Amino acid sequence: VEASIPEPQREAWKRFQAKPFETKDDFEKEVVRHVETTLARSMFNCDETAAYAAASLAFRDRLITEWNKTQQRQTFADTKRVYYLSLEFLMGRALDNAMLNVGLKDVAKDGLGDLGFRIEDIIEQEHDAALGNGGLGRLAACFLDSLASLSYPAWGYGLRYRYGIFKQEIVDGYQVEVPDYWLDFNPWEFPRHDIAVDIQFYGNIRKYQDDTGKTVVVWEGGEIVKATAYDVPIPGFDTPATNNLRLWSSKAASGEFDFQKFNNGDYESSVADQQRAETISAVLYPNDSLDRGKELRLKQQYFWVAASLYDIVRRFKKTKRAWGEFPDQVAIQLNDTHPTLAVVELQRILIDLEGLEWDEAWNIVTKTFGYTNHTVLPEALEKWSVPLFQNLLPRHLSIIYDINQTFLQSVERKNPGDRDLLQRVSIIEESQPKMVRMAYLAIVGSHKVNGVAELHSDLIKTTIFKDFVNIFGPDKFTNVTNGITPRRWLHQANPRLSALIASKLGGLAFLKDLTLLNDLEKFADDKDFKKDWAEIKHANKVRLAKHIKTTTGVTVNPSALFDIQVKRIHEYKRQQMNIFGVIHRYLTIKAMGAEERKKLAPRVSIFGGKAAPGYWMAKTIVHLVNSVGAVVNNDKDVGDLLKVIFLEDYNVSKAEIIVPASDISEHISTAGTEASGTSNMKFVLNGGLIIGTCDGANIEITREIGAENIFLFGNLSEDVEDLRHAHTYGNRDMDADLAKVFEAIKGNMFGDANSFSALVGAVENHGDYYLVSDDFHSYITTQDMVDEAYRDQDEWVSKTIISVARMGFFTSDRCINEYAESIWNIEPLVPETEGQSGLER
Ligand code: GPU
Repeated sequence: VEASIPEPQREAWKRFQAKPFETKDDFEKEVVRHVETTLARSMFNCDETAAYAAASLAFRDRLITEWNKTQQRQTFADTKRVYYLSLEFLMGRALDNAMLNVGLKDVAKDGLGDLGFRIEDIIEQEHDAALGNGGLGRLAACFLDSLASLSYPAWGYGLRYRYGIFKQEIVDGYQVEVPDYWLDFNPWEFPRHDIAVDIQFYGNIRKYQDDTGKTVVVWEGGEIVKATAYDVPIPGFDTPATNNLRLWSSKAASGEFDFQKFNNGDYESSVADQQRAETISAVLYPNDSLDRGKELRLKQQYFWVAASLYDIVRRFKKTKRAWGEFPDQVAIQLNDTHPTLAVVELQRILIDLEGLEWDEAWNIVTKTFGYTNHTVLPEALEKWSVPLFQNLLPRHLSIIYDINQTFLQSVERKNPGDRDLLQRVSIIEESQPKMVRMAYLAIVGSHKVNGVAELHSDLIKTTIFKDFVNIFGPDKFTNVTNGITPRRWLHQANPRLSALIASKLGGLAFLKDLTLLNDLEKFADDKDFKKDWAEIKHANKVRLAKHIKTTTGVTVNPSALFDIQVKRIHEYKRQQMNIFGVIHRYLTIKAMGAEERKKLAPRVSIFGGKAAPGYWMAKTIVHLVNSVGAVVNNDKDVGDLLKVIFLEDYNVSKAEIIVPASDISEHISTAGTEASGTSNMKFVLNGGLIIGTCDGANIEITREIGAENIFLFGNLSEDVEDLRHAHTYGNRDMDADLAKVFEAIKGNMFGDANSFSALVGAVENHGDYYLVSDDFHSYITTQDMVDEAYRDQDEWVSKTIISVARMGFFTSDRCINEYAESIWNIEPLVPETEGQSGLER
């Protein structure tokens, strides 16, 4: 339907075009207007929630005005766009970010002050948008920020979950999951009821020959679910460019059928249909780096992918170009294998609906897609059972078989007679039942495959995807080391540090060119600067100490060394090794005399992170940390020397408080298991040092900041296999210190030992897959070196300044530029007024 206003009437539109506020007065006017109209309240009943709502609506109006202009500019320029498909977007809060990115936080602060509110209290009202599990989802959010800030024409596509990642409560030391219903008030989304797509599931395929003798395939029957778009504006920093995150929500396709049932007295089943449809976008699966293979998850994937592709194809068709030009207009990035069905769906659209020949269609498909892998852990690699697939998506399964056949034929041609190879690389695993290997499908369907840190990208080439490197050649496989947005993770989370840096570098330009931080290095020995630097770290620790006090009741000394490990709880991330190390420290303190104790550096060991609800070992780790805390924190003998804290419900907004407050943070995965890690980058950028293994991006962080500024320990990834082999087939002596830790646990020092026997047993009796015993000695001696280094505060502060100065590489802006150049082949579309907010201030 043509909805464009005819030329003669456009004058009026131009005259009354919405104008975003710029001044304090105009901001206040907008807030009052929203309170008094949109919210139907007044100054006599405006609490902080209402003030938050009104301030957000004022900024939202501003963002959407720029959003409109950005979309018009892109359509007019007719440029290529990138579409980032991700099942997770871990956005956190939007208001603070919006205020900073458009450069109006000071205006808002004064305006809210005039109206009777403190801006910090207002920001605190917002519920996190927690549509993700961990690093993968947060990476997608950082990428959206960078894409907008660099003015790339880009959209995110995801699911609008009614429930994000669960809230974690700790009850008697155990994790309890509480649903996160975050949508009761969300001013950041725009429902687009006019943008709706019918999505088909189940049914049958029928083949017939048309008049010309060509075989036509139709997918018939089954059920239809409606996808409705919800748009979230993504503002860039220091640019009017405002991109779109489109999230799909599911509803029953039509009310009519239900209505009939209702009239027939079959009310229950009419409601059941409705609910079944809505279930698709109801909840985020809470597993991190684990494939569960549940039908509803596959339904989510297809629902989201089909709606997104319909939308992308519709936009392309409006340009009236030939299909061959599709890859010149569209790049689609697959964030892990979750959206891999998009490969099959685009092929289906082109051959079944648009009538292209197979080869022509497939050529378009492979030029369009890029695939990012985020793990080598076998349990995380997605596989779907063929029978399940056959039932839910019969047409897609038949296309997958065709893709596989064509692929295997080409492999066979180049490697005649190598049956083993064909079996190894087949997209269909010949197991019972047969399984579709999604990573293989993603590789075959894309023109580029990338890992997320150098070591990881090397590992995928030499292990899980080795055969594919031989088949496609090494150029198809590349690396884009992860990064983080310095806007949220420095400027927003640590405003005082950002301001101090700006005062030395002559403005905030470093937030858009992070390599400018280099110039900080000359202040690494500047006495006054170091004093300010240290004072800010202390203030951030005081703030975290307050948070710890109010949430756990435990008093911690802000002058103690803060040692932090916050991330999803996972055996491969080895929080168990950390807590064993804490127990070792506790036993050491207990065995010391009073004089010896005086020489010790006080330490606060802080843990945080969610365990997947079905991951029993991870839950046991949470329980052990809390149980150790309960003993240690109440031991008068120990006092300030050691405190053990578990911070409940770790999420993005809590990370903004936690990250700036660390002295040392732990990134201690078994070498070769953590693809990259991104919190390692956040902590260093905020003036904390790290203790870590030679894994993921730790290696590149070391290269950038210098080996003298990081505490590395443990075995290397190339030795892991042999060590595991030795555990299974050799005799080994348990590390003596670790044995004492196990004795303490078994002696019920932290409550009933039976509760923790699986954790101890995994190391002692079950092969110690994650090499805790191999790395423990190196870990605790390196922790002693941390203590030693921390005693020399002067030197420590210099190290942190130098490290920050050398972190420029890890901005997600660098990642996005690399993807744009080597994978997407897109250019920024820079608005005329970009960079006019005066970053040199
Ligand atoms: N990652 Br697979 C997740 O957060 N969830 C997943 O399901 C998978 C990977 C993480 C990696 O573990 C982490 O090392 C990496 O930094 C991050 O993705 C972003 O690439």
